[in-house]
Amino acid sequence: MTRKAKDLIVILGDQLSDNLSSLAAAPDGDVLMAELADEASYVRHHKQKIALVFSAMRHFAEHLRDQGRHVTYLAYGDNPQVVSFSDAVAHQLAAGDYQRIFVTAPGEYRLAADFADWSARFDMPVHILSDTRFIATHEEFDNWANGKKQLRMEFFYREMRRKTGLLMDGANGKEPLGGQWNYDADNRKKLPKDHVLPMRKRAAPTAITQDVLALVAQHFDNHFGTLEGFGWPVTAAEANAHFEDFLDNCLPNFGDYQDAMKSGETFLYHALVASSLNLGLLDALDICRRAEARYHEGHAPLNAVEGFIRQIIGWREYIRGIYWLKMPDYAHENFFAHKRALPAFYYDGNTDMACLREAVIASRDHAYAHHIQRLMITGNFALLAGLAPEDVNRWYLEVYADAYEWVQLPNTHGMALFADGGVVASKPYVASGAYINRMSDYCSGCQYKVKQPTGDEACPFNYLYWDFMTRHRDTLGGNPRMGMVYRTYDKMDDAKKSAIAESAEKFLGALK
Ligand code: DLZ
Ligand code: SF4
Repeated sequence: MTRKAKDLIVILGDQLSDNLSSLAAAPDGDVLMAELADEASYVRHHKQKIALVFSAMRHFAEHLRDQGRHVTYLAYGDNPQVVSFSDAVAHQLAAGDYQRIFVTAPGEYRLAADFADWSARFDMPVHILSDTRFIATHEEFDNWANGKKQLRMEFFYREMRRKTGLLMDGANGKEPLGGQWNYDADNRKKLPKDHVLPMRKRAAPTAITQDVLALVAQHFDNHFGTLEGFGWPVTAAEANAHFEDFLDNCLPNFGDYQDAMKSGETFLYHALVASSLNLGLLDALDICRRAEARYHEGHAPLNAVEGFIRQIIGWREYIRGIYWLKMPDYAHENFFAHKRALPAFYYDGNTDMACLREAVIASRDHAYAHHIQRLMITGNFALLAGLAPEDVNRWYLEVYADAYEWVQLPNTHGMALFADGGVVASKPYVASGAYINRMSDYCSGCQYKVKQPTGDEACPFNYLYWDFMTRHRDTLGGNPRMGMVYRTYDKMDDAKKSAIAESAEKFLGALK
């Protein structure tokens, strides 16, 4: 009697969801998961990021076995010749009798390109299924983008509100709740001086996590970051418990203080859901519905709930759409032709600029920094100082536990660096020290003087801001949103203009 050939389901490290399309398509299929040298080192990921992915993968494999699935799990180092997904599949096909391969479409272009010839390579049908964990399909995004001069998040976000019905009102559910689509203007408060922040839930390492932490310490010691503070959720149950804690203790203040920064405080009122969402431990629509319920129960204000939901069904979905619409060329864009190498302090935090030091140290200790630290501190500096987008991209992809190229690249290239020339943003997101001083307490503990425009003691953001504007007048001068900026510059006297140029030249010349 011949044994019936089976289906093989390949599950990637960021596909750890019960409702995965590949699992649904092959209910009796065997599962293959693999800790791979290629994935762990195609950039030098933060140690906590590797630990998080490996631990969450191991827990998910156990979970699938508990449900009766047959799972082959290749642990890191067990099969040194298996370094890529293709190697892992070849290894598994040699070990069993398989008829078809199922895989949910990978999140990254480089893997999609690699998987595209699997059918020919392995000589069997390969079903690459859409990733249904996202709210918008690629087709929906492409239809929305088609023929539009500008692809602004705000308008896509409104489509997603209509599609999901989240925070909708009116006779046909067609109007935004509260009469406004976006309450961002209410979400820019500085933290009051003596404000007491809630303690955040951090996961105690499970036995599986402890094994993985030891493995990462042994094999990835030369990667950025510490392992000591590891507290990321590694299972869906943990991620949901952490999210419930956020809803109870943080959501009501999340909106007001969304853009605030405070020395020594990494998490503030942020949801900390990105690492779990991007692994598949949380479901995007589910967490939005749970946040929405808190508004209807009178537990959280609209500006907080709308701000949260916008990040998930607006920004996250929009960014993914841009990635797949624009790749592969998007990765190489460099609108300003910036080429300065990343200064060493992005890795060692060794700088007198307190704001940058805080952001790098948070990144080192937690593989996390919140969106304003990423956009307006490390990103702002990278753009003003003319750092090479390729280096900056690699850094963001390496250092954050939640970073995968599909989400990191358009955020860095589009939002932080304007390297795409205005696909994502209508103007560069840059600011002088005044903005950082308004939103944080960093400047009072900094060696530089935030109110001083030029000279050795002046906050570097001040003169770098104006120097950036003058260097790029030919490309930015025609942008109507920049008119005010150039009018202000033109009113400065010549002595001030030369002091800006001199301070910037001296600072950038010494940057290593
Ligand atoms: C990020 C990552 C890492 C560090 N390691 C693995 C791994 O060993 N095995 C695996 O299946 N996936 C890993 N991942 C996640 C993949 O790189 C991820 O699936 C792609 O980045 C696609 O978004
Ligand atoms: Fe940052 Fe300038 Fe403030 Fe120092 S003074 S913390 S460099 S913004």
